[in-house]
Amino acid sequence: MPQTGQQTDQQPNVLFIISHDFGPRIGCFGDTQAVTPNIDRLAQQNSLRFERHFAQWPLCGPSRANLWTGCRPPTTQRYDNTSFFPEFRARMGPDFATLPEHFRRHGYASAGIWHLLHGFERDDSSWDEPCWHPSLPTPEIPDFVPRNQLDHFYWWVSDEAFALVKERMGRWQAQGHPLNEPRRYRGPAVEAPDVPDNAYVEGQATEQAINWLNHYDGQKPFFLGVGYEIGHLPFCAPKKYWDLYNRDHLSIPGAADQPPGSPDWVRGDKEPAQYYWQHSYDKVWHPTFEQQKELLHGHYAAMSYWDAQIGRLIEALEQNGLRDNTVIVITTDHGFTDGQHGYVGKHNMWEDALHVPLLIHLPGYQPPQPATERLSEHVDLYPTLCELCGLPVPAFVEGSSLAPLFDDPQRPWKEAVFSWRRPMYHDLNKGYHQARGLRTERYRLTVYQNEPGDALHIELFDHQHDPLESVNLALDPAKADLVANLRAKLDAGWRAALPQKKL
Ligand SMILES: [Ca+2]
Repeated sequence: MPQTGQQTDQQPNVLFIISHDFGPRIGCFGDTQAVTPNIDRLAQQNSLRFERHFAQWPLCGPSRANLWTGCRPPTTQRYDNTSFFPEFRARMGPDFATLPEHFRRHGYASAGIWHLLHGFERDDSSWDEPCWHPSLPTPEIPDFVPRNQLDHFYWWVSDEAFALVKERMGRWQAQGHPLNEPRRYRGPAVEAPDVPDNAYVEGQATEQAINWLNHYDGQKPFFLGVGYEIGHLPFCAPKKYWDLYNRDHLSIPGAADQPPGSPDWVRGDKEPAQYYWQHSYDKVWHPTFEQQKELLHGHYAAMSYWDAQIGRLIEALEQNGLRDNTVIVITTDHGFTDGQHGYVGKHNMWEDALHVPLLIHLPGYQPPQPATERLSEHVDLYPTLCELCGLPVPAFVEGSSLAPLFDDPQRPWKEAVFSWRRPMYHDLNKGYHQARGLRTERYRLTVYQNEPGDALHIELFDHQHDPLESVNLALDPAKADLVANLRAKLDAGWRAALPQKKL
């Protein structure tokens, strides 16, 4: 275990902060456009940044299943956002526990606030009290939204947004349709009202977490999970966070189109379409350059809004005298493609959909260097937090504790991390059954395969020379040996790529 420098008899608390759909668009992760002072400050204080941290699946529900169970997709078998935890518990038996539940079983107080497992998903065994969810409708939601669809409309707070909802809803009804497809009459893709943080559910979640910390009695160490929806479309944030950026000066990162030679189906659905136009996922839609810029601006505004919430949580730790004995984890469920490859969304297997930030703050920790470039992945968080807090790691966990990297961020580590994807029900063009991917420190290999397992298409990118993934080396016959070597690693799987023993 890393030396925290402030060992006490009490096990450390854990503040686990997660949001949606953000890659590492954060200053301390090297993003020169981002305004993220609170995360950047924490990164300079007893923290280690994981610069090559990846999700197992570029979608909310499956990725969160990996994170909270420590199990990989072939084990969780969660491929979409439908119900998961009751079925998984029944399959795994009584020894299974989610990460917060495992802490509960080992003497921790466990509390969950807002968007942790997925959306309004409940898993009451994980927490001492049921996870806090906002009560709907919020006062800002007008009464014309159908009651059974409120969870599609709480994102917006402005009159303008609800006027658009009403207009779209009226048009949909006038065409003879029943009001049973909320994706057809959603509000705008972005919103920038001049309101305080707590006008949104996200700020209210922060307030709830602060209240919890203010009333914490200190009898047990705690595991407090605070999950935000910030980062997920639509990009709604108070105006002051939009004003931190000049849209004209923002540059869209990455290659402008999909890799030459790849079929169109390597891109999944067009996620923002349902907010820009009154069709759902059933027509081809490509963002214009102006829409890409608007969405990128919105995503940065959302990131700064999230950063401000993190600042409020850290301040509450300090005011309650908890800062010196609390491990703080900051991460997201998966990444997002913000215009790279001419695509906006997460439904693909490219680097930006899978690359996520991970920052771990350990009280008193003196990092040999501020960041590690070694590979890590979401299933590693479960065993990492167990080791950092002195808990045993359950046998079902399929990740590796990252604790040794705190002592030596450059030590030999995993050869590869792994990811998967299956097309969503709303992908217009379902060209494959499953994609399996592998990322080494240098390469990303993805094999798109049919149901029997035959390869339909392969992508290979060399991140040392092509970080934008603009040239698919798998199409180059001269790279056949390299492709074969990496496919063999992919087929050998994660057990063959575990961290090397230190010499
Ligand atoms: Ca998500």
